[in-house]
Amino acid sequence: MSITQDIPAVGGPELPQERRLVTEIPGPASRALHERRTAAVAAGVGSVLPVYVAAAGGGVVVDVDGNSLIDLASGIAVTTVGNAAPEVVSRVSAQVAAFTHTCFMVAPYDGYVEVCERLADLTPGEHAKKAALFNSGAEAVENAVKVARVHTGRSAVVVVDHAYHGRTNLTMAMTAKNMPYKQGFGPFAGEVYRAPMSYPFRDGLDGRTAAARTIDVVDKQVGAENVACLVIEPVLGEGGFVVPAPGYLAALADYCRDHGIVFVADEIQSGMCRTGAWFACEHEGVVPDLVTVAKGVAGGLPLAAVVGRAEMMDSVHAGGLGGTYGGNPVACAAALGAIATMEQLDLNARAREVEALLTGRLRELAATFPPIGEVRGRGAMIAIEVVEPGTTNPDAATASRLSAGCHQAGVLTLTCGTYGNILRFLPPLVAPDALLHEAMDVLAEVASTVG
Ligand code: PLZ
Repeated sequence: MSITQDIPAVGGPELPQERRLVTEIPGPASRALHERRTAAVAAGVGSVLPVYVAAAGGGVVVDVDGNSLIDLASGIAVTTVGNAAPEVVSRVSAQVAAFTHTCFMVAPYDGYVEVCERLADLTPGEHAKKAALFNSGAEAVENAVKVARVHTGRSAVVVVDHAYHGRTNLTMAMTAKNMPYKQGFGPFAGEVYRAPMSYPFRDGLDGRTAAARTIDVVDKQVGAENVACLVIEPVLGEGGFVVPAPGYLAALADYCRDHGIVFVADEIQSGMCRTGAWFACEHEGVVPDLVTVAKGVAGGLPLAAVVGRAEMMDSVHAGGLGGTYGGNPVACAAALGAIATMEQLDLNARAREVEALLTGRLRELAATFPPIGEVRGRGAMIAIEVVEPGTTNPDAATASRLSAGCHQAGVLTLTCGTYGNILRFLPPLVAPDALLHEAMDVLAEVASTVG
């Protein structure tokens, strides 16, 4: 019997929710595809684990060799509702059959309007809000800066250490880490200033003190009156799943309000149920002026948004915001399906359950595996920071050995952090507990061979 008979053509939650290895990782079919890819795809485009995907759903990814891997990546925090989620599939199918594109700037349609309405409801704050839709997270960040600059008549953009905001020219300047995101790609956009970030594991500062340190840099090196916006991830994503000390974000938001600076929460990774709330700012009681949304919002289709105070969003002249594909009707249908799924399955509650499960298991592991310096995160955005035992010195080699060991055993994990020493866990929120426990069993087993 050929293995290919076991390879499903359809994904979604009906896929067997199991870890099943039938070949080495990657298997022969993936290796063959990888050879073709190497000849055809630019070398600058990487892949964490070159198993080529046949189908995915729930908490698993099935590859072209028939291996079923436990998904702790969600395509980098995108498939929050799971791959091929039924409500996404049905709405996308209906939309594709009706029409695929007219361009909202040419002839509009209701899906775009409804996505903007829903995002205005779901983002923090009771004030009047409006939204504009784009294709990628980076594009949303760029447009938030455009809105803030027009609204304030100022040009400076403040970002923090370890920030990640994208790979376009402006967002590269806003992103902190050089390799691989910036190396050789300059010159970068001007008027971007970097201030220190609250990083409790490394700086030991309470929120108020950490905020005072950030604000001091803005005051002394930029001048509040020159700042259009402060852009910050409420929980750092690529920068290491850093949760700032309590009160840090609120103190920055107060400072922004007092000085007419637009406070932009980049919730591209942390938003849409990922942390156990619609937006991570809610955990700190912070109401941003503008919120950038992407990733999880559309169940895997490319859609992004800037949502915020109506008077700020409306400060841009007619025609000043847009793009050919922004708010494409198929992506909007996917977003409405994803949001409906989040509500129907109460995925905020589920993210909190995942937090309890993962942090419980990881703290147990940390007790016997000294390289774990800290277990942290919110909801289903959980990480371990891997260090030389008893210090805060980053140990990227051990983190990547742990991650590689998980891959070999059929668990798809990702690393992150400025020092590459953080292992992060961001499963789809529809992954069953049994799979998450099995993934943690695998990690513990790998740790026992790595330590
Ligand atoms: N802001 C907070 O997390 C994307 C990038 C992976 P795009 N993060 C994953 C990589 O190596 O390219 C991200 C984010 C935050 C902005 C972005 C950018 O979103 O949709 O990738 O442009």
